Parts: sequence; structure tokens; C-alpha cells
Amino acid sequence: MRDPVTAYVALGANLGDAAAAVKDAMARIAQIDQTTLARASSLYRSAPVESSGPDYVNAVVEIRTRLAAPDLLARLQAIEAGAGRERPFRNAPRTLDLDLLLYGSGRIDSERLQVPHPRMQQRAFVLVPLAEIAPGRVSPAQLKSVAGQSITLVPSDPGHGA
Ligand code: PH2
Ligand code: MG
Ligand code: MG
Repeated sequence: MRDPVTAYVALGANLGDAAAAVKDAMARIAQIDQTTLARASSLYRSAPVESSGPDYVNAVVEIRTRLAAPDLLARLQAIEAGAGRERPFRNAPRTLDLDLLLYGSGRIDSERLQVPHPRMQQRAFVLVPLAEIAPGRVSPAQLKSVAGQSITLVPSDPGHGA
């Protein structure tokens, strides 16, 4: 059996109850076979970047997985599909988006999967939650370069242990 790999997954949603969709997706990621959820960031609200519709709810999780990257991607896409994800056009508003950001120190450049995620360095909605749970993975200079993009913490819901 392969050694576990530390990987990071970005979560995003801006249709329906986006916060509930992101939290539910975290629980579903924790249930992926051969995979454990190590850390989950806070939920953040961010304006759509090269996209449209309501504000997004975004977060990042750290997982440990023995799955190969393409198998992990298939599990993530199944969770997206289960949340009613449709893809009418590029960057369309969505009920749930799960993007594999980092897979160990691996570099993957296939038609279906690019890791590290090719646009993560330009996006505060990825770098800010990633820096919260994995500060060593994001430099101050990287954070500074996206400081102009609006992103705020979603207030946590004390009644439900969030
Ligand atoms: N995802 C995109 C495009 N634009 N903007 C925000 N704020 N959050 C996202 O998750 C997001 C986006 C493509 O996946
Ligand atoms: Mg995305
Ligand atoms: Mg995606």
C-alpha cells in the first residue's frame, strides 16, 4: 500500500445554501476511502473572481490520503455531482466546486488534472484559507499579492458547534 500523502482541497459554492454545501462537503471528504480529514479552515465569503452570481463561500481542507491523485479527483467529482453541480459554461455559478490544490510535493500536468492548481497563486479565496491551516505553504509575499481581493470570515454559528 502506498504511503499517505498530504493534500489540500479548495471548496467553493455560490448557489443555494453555500455555507451548508461547503460544510456538508467537508464531512463527505472525511468519508472518502483511504483518506482522513486533517484540518479544515474557517469559512470565508468572497466576491466572484472571473465568475458571476452571489458571493462565494470558500474554504480549504488538508487531508491525508493513500489514493492516487486521479482516484482522489474522481471521489471529489462524485461529491460535486452529489451536490447537484452543473457545468453550463466555464466559471458558472455553482452549488459546489472541489479543486485539488496540492498533492504532496507532486506536479501533475494531465488533461484532466493540473497540480499545483494553476491559478491558486492569483486567488485570495484559496490562499487566505490555505494560509490559515498551512501557513508554511503560503508566503507573506503571496498573500500580499492578492490583498486587493475582498474576502471576509463567515461568522461561525455557535449554536451548532461550527
Ligand atoms: N471559483 C472559480 C471562479 N471564481 N470566485 C470566488 N470568489 N470563489 C471561487 O471559488 C471561485 C471564483 C472557479 O472555480
Ligand atoms: Mg475552482
Ligand atoms: Mg473545479
